Amino acid sequence: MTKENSGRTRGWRFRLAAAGASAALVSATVLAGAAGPAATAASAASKHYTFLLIPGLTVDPFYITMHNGAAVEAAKLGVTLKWAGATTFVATLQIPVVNSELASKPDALLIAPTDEVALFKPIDAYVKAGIPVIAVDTTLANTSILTAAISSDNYQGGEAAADTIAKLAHDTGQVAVINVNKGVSTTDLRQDGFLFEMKKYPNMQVVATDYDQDSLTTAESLARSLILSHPKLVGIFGTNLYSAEGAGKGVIAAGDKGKVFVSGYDAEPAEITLLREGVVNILVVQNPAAEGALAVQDAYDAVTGNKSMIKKSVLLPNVVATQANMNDPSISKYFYSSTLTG
Ligand code: T6T
Repeated sequence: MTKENSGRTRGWRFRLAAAGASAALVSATVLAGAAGPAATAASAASKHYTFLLIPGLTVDPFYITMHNGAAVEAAKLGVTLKWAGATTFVATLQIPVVNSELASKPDALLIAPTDEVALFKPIDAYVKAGIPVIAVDTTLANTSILTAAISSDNYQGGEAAADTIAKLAHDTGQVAVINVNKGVSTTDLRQDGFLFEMKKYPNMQVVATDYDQDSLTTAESLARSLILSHPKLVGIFGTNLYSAEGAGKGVIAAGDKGKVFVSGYDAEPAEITLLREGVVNILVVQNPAAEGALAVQDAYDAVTGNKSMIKKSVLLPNVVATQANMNDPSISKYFYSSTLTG
């Protein structure tokens, strides 16, 4: 089946299923469609395309898993997928990569902007050069220049994190958030969802929202000092992979396993170990492979003149992993890989 046929006749739910994602997981949060002129199949087939994927950082299993999903889809479509980025999640290091890669003139840019404002100009340079841009995972504050934006339901993930801690702590006690940086669209929303949900528990107080700059060691020391300075602390929400792993390690170091509960995000191997050990009590797991595959499909539609197939904004649902369900293959198949493939 050609890409054009699969998209046109069955829609994006089918496209995700074809990309290896469970169709049952696809949420109905499709906000708008975009329209554009149709190109001839002949001209699309005759050109070889190169898509550039710039992740938030190249060494994070979340983005590695996204890459692997994108690479499978790119191979199906006969597209070359290029991968470039910084090794830390910070706009000052991502921007030079975005700026310098423009010279290679990719046919499309797939990018996780590390700051929703600071990346606007560097990304707009691609758009001004006629290169379609798909935001994948994180996005920009001003999405008008984007062909599409694909992410997870970040707000819902934050709510689920709050409910888990509240339940384990019998709706009583103090909680804190360890977040990444202000201005990151995904983790800001997760924190918002957590803070909103916590308001439903009158006997619980949020005593801190701290930032670790995506550093595992900073997250761990933040967790340790939160525990020291707040004896009534019953829970920490780590809003992403390094924040959650650091929170778990801080709880271990303080000897507070089972007293301070941890809601975490993502599913790289060290987090899975912490979940198995009962240090982390819930992981909100995303589907980065499907995000990457969908981004490649959108980019392909954009460059082959099938813009009407593209949904401008897509949110994929999360999977919640706990100690009780983590060995179930329907859950564990979403755990992330640390190995780049494809
Ligand atoms: O949680 C993911 C991603 O969704 C977020 O935008 C940044 O952090 C991660 O990459 C995990 O480290």
